[in-house]
Amino acid sequence: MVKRRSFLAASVASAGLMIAAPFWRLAAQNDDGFFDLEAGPARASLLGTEGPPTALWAYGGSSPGPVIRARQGEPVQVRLRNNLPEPTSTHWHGIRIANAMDGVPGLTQEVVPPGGSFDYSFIAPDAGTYWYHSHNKSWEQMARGLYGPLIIEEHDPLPADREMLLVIDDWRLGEDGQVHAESFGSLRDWSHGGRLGNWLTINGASAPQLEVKRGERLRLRLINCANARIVTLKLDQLAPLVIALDGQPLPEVREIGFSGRLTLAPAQRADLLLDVFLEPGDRVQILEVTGQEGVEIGSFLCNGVAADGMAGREMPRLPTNNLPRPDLSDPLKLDLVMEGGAMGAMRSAVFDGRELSIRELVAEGQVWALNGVAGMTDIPLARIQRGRSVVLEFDNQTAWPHAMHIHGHHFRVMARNGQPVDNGAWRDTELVAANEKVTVAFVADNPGKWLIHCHMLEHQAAGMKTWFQVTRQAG
Ligand SMILES: [Cu+2]
Repeated sequence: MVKRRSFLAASVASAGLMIAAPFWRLAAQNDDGFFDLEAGPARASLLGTEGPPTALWAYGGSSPGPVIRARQGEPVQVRLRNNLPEPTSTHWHGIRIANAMDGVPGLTQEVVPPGGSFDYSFIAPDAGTYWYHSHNKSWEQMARGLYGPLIIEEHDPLPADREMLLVIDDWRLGEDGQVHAESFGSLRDWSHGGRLGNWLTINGASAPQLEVKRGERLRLRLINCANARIVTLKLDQLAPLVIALDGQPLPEVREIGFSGRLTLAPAQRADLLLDVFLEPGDRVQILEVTGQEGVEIGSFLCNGVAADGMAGREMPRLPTNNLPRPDLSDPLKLDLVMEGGAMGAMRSAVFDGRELSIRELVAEGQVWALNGVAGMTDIPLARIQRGRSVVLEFDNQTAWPHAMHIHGHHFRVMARNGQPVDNGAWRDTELVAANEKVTVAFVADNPGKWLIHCHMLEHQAAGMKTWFQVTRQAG
């Protein structure tokens, strides 16, 4: 394994090398209007100049995969072609999508076999920063690189000089610089914090130097694509404003301040507005500060002055998407008790219809449960009439944080440990700390079968998932 020390040394060594972020490729579009998205083996220079290329699984030959961009409300058509040695599927994370296009094998579609293809065709109702990723054996397929950005453009673009994508991943590489395959399925990872890596990248590059100009106004789109790492960034000396979370604009822009930190759990996104007031020649680190010591994962280098840049002008406001507000007067109340994992108190749970002891569960690779059930069931957690408002409490009785994701819907966080916190943000993935209760609310307005699961992918695989069904009758 690459040790943390060598990771640090490599980061420092590469900091002066002017490693540019890879050029962003837009997905190629066929004559029939479909974006072509091939999932298959690829190679990438994750280690930069520090080591050999790394063999990956990737969309369109690179990780992150090509950018898919579409206009809000217009059709998105993508032809997934599977050139992998195993079945796959693609999920469009955060899109309030038609159920048949959600990409969940066994729930919304069959897996796409090697050599097979699947046509995804959907309307993206909300503008914002989204992403696509494998949803079959995602704990392995995503760790090997199968994800990419999905950008839905506002009808009127936000006034900014440039847009910059920062797609963050946390790879676990062996001493040979290759994806550490021996630890796939490690029960230790599955029962603890998930597969944490030892090599952080931005846009598939090690410590990239992102070039900016004084006077520019930048829109940054950040996506945490890691399997399990909660990333906390310190954007030193930059003072960006948070304008959207999980794709959805905030009602009020939020300062993170000059020493402020921004936490992104796995699958979460943030849109930031950054006015560059650096002097030419200034270099500012992007630090990941979850550990005791900050680690530089990239930097901004000011390499000139923008003529007529927008920095300092009046702050623009993103138009809000049209999400239905939950009616809290008589909602359907659902509780989701989260149990299991290392240092947990779970003694047994139902798996495949049978009550199993913790020892038997471990033998099945199932160590987490929701409401006493590990993994999927034939019967949903709830059948909900379309249009019904739902108040759902995540009750985390484990010793670990979990990034809980609801498919097909965005929700408001109403309370933490019973204390009201609604700040107007809409999320599709929310971090629930150890022993915390988080209450969320949403309108179940999207018919179909939808997953709720932890986006620490090892937790999902080891039992922390369930589903609900929204029936077609109006509520
Ligand atoms: Cu989890």
